[in-house]
Amino acid sequence: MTFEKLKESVIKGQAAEVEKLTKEAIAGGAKAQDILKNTLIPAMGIVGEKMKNNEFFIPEVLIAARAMKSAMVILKPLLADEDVESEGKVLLGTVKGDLHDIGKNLVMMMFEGAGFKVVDLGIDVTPEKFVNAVKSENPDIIGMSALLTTTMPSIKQTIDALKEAGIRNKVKVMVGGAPITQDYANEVGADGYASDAPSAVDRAKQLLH
Ligand code: B1M
Repeated sequence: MTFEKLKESVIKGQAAEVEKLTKEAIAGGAKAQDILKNTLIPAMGIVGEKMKNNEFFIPEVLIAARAMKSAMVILKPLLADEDVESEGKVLLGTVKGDLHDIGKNLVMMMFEGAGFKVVDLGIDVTPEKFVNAVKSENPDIIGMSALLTTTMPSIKQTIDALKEAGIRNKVKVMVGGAPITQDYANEVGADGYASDAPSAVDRAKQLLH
């Protein structure tokens, strides 16, 4: 019952209620990974579907993601103790010269909501920074976001830098952002493209499984 209510509260973006119900579930003996798998992930899945169907728009998605985060703050330390296997590790960043991060942050929240571990490199991420982070973090996927036609070439530069460092084959490369298309992704040799945040999660799962 608490699980069903919790799921509904995440979808409705009721952060305070989510926090309260999460604490109650833990106090009642629920495992953090069960709360994550049976409520938060399906709830964010429904939010993603609603966004794809134009039933939810960016504000609703951000509010739901914020509600999910209020549960994640409680669950994260417990999940570390329970040693939960994540769906995969994703490094995300907005490319060099580009300061737009609203879309990238939405993508990040959807990945977290789907059970991925996410390392956020922030904005204006140089090819060198991506390369160093791949070496130190050993992710399954790197995701690059670009919102300006003038910063799109940074995607190719980053892929070239990964090749030069000899680590291109160690990670899947995903790209997105308003000016990016599947054709562009093919042209620069990315492994995956997605037009929105929920589709980015679907594509990542396809790439890893
Ligand atoms: Co800027 N800006 N901006 N801006 N800005 C655009 C992008 C622009 C289209 C506006 C316009 O002219 N109509 C235009 C780009 C034109 C072009 O290159 N084709 C533009 C410009 C020109 C500029 C400046 C150059 C303006 C200036 O200073 N003269 C400047 C550049 C600064 C810089 O980056 N170096 C600039 C600055 C800014 C602000 C700082 C003011 C602000 C950014 C604030 C922030 O992000 N923290 C801003 C904003 C807000 C916009 C608009 C209005 C909105 C962008 C946004 O957040 N969209 C935008 C116009 C517009 O799009 N209507 C515009 C909402 C967001 C959820 O969508 O980011 O597309 P989006 O993300 C989607 C998908 O693309 C996808 O999923 C997301 C969610 O579904 N996605 C991925 C994104 N990344 C992905 C990665 C993936 C997969 C999917 O895999 C890894």
